[in-house]
Amino acid sequence: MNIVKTLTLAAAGALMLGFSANAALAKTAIIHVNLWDKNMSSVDMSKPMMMGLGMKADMSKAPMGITLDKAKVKAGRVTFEVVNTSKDTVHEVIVSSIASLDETMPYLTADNQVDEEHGSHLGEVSELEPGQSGALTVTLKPGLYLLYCNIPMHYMDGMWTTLEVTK
Ligand SMILES: [Cu+2]
Repeated sequence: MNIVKTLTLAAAGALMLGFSANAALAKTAIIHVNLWDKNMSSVDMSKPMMMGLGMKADMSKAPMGITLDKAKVKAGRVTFEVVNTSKDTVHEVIVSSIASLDETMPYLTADNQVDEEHGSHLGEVSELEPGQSGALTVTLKPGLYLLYCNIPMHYMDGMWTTLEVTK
């Protein structure tokens, strides 16, 4: 169901139940998420670049990444509006809470993927084709969050960023 329909139904439901429409249409902070890559034909996909969270890599060398239009947002409902701006590569974004910027994510070396089952997985926009967009709404508490792409190798090639949620 698309978000407009969802909001309309939520508002109608709230009115029938006697709540104010304001409560139903609780404010959502919008964060624009750009999933990007540079010339993928020059990227060696045979071995990971070891550019994950907490690895202190030079992120300016990352051949792909996730860029947010804001690094901080207030706690509450947050909608990530995600666009895959790659010309040729599928990307996705997963939202996880993390304890610190030095944290090392659980990793499945054989699969070259973050172990989603053992992290705190709050939601995702999975597998967007090049040029495709999607959205995810979550309610976030104050703290640190990691946004990453879990297409094999992409996380270790630098496809992640962090978000701070304030009180
Ligand atoms: Cu990716």
